[in-house]
Amino acid sequence: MTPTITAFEHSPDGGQGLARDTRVRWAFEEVGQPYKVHLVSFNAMKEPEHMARHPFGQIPTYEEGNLVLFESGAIVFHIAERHAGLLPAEAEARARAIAWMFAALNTVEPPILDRATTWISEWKEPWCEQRLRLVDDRIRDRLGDLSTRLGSADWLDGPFSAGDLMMVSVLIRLRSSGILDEYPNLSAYVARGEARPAYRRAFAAQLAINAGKQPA
Ligand code: GTB
Repeated sequence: MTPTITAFEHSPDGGQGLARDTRVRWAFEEVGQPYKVHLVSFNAMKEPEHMARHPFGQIPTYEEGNLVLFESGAIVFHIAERHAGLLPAEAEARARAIAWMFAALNTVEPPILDRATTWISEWKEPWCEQRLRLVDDRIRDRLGDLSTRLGSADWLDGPFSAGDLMMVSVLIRLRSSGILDEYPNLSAYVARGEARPAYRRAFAAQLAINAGKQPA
């Protein structure tokens, strides 16, 4: 059965690939699993039909038969468990790749999200600039350590894995901030991720939906 995911009918980023369906699409593309997309409007996301799929009324979701999943991390993990190509077969290497998925979502993404929230929701506040400086320093703390760990390697732990897919997806959100440029090996890491044919297909698919629409 072909799984169906949900994505924004009209992504606020106008198709820059920043919404979280892109990471799910990327996972599907890496493992060669076709998928369908059900587009939802902001209003529809809060209707009972979608709230039944996603308790917080968000995208992405995943449906396959009776299985309904939410949370991009859980969805990518499910895809990686079901198909070869995103998690090593050897148990310890697999556990480490999963640890990197969690690190991306739990340790690196939160300050990056804080930055986005500050920009989007708090820009009118008199303390906004001060808060941005604090948040940016928290991001730099994480990136500094991540940069040291990555060193000159291509990927975080051996071959490309779901851990890299998630970490690159999280770091991509920093593109417009300029902060990533302070860490040349991380910039190159993100560029390597974006250059993967599977990422390019995922990006193109979400862009095709949003092309020509005004950013929200
Ligand atoms: N932890 C959840 C996950 O990983 O799946 C978070 C899901 C989430 O935040 N979904 C967002 C959403 O549905 C879309 S991706 N928001 C609507 C709502 O909460 O009502 C976040 C996102 C949105 C837009 C941009 N952008 O335009 O740049 C970037 C990222």
